Amino acid sequence: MAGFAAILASPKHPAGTAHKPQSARSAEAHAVQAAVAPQVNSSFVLVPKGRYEVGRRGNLENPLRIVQVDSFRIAVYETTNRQFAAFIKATGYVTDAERRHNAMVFYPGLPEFSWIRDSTAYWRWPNGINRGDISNRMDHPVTCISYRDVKAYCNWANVRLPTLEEWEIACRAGTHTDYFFGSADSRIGEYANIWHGHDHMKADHGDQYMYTAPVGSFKPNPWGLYDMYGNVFEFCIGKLSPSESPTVAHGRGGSWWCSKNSCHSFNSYSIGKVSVYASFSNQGFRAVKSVSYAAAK
Ligand SMILES: [Ca+2]
Repeated sequence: MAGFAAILASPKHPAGTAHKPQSARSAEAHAVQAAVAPQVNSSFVLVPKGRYEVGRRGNLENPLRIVQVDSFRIAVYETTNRQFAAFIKATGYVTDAERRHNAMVFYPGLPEFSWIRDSTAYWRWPNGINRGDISNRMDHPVTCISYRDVKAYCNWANVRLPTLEEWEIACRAGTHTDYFFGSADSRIGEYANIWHGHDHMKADHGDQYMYTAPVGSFKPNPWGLYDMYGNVFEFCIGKLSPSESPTVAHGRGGSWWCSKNSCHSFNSYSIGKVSVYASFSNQGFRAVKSVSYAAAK
């Protein structure tokens, strides 16, 4: 195994905490009402300023709690190769994977959580030069980009990443269960491009897509956001603790690589970790715009 795949590793349900019934939630949590359904505006959804429940009871990384956030707009879709190509064309920016030759790629036949460092891979060749470029995948999410690369894109596009909490608020869309469609993952295939194979030794085309899928190929969440689960992990701003290393970034929502037997991060509460210098072919992002609620009305 080359490199690490911490982004893929996320704890499964902590013992005794799975599928906690609504009645077990705190009185404070009950007091928080689902926000008014956000307004869809172009390709962004407005999430109003307010108090929201995030986290999961018993989860050490992401405990159940109430948070206050200002209004923000979050992109309906993950950022695509087409959008990233426009950034590169306009700026001539060179990504970390091109400079460091450290992109991590996957192909069927690798043991669980094994990825391969491929010096030829970067966003235009997200699984290495032998597995095709993006010319017929311009509406797929951009991958093989580092946290630093994403920050550069955001500066150019006048957007930013969501915070860990904003991402979860948008993903939950007012729901309190582990999935925005319920307490169990039995319907995940309707909403997410994931890996349906038992392991990663053989190719999996169970939902048509072994790697990324065009954004918006599956059902959206209740607020009209697509691919919040699966397709690609989405970078977020924020730390799990003040002492966390500055070289750690976080991604959420799971990816095409994630299966029910491995990773299982395609839910509303898991938080993945990855080096800020790393570029994986299952790591992408979704844009956010800050906005005052008054201005957004
Ligand atoms: Ca798939």
